[in-house]
Amino acid sequence: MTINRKIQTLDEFTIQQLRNFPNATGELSGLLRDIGLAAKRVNVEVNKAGLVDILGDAGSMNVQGEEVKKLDVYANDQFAGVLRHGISCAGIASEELDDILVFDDEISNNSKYVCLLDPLDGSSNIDVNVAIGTIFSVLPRLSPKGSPVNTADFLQQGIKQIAAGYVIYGSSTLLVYATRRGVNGFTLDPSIGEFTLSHPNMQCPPAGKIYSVNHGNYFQYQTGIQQYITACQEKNAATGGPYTQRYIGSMVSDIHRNLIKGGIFMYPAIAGRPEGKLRLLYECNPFAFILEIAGGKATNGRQRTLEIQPTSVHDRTPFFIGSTEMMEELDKYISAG
Ligand code: AHM
Repeated sequence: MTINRKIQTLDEFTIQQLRNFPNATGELSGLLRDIGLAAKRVNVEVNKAGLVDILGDAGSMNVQGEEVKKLDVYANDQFAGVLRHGISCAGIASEELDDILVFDDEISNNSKYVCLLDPLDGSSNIDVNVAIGTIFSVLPRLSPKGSPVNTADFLQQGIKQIAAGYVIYGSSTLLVYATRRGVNGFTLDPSIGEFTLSHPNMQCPPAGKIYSVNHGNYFQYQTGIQQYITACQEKNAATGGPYTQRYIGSMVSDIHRNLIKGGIFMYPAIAGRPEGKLRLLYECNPFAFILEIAGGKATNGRQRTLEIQPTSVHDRTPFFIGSTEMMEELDKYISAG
């Protein structure tokens, strides 16, 4: 068997990045390694979801009032477990938990970071074998070291993120993470059980031809957004329209595709839900950070997502994200609508 010396694992990559910063403590590398480990464990269960009795409702509702699937619970436990036992994370906020989870022990009280997670996003797709994902965000602690973290450590604007990323459990399993230095993607190589660098320095094309939105909600959207959607469907020499509509209903997959191919993803306000469906801290901020680092844009239709001040860990927000030129076009319709 020949060994491919060119492959670079997630651990090798993060350690190499660390070497560029002589004063770095390695805590972020450790945290990313922990997330990679939990993702591998979740991946194993996702892959056999159709085979074992882990599939199905856990019979409870999460704090958002949504049905919790067993795999959501499993994923939450895995991420919480590895982060609690690592040295880098002082506590987590998770879409699956009512309150923040503070790791109140001597090591964690001195850890630099807190982590915000959607352990298994798009879980309604599990039953039908559609790609689902994990989304994570890393913030620096605000409270002094030596003490347990508190809610204020988690209620920071997205611009404060140190890193953010996602894992797709799809036709292959991919972990993508961003720091201010760039966005890089790692595909899980099942033969060695390691995430290996497959998508270095990811860039979102400035223009694209894909728009992703739930058309079933069309009549609930504000006029400007309806008009933008109509424009996406029209022949337009300037924009290259008509665009192609693609909507999986699993934002990790939808935004990942648009990041690679160029496109726009929208989850606007709908009737009875002026803040939309998606969670600011677990879903929107991490993707906004990743896309901005990759050259794209993300807003709530009025304001840059990364500048929204959260008021609670479970805040929701309308969300528009994608290629810069498409986002600028959308802005014009929203302003005029
Ligand atoms: P979930 O938290 O129940 O998994 O829902 C989040 C998902 C996103 O991944 C996706 O973009 C969105 O819900 C789809 O919602 P809808 O079915 O309303 O279009």
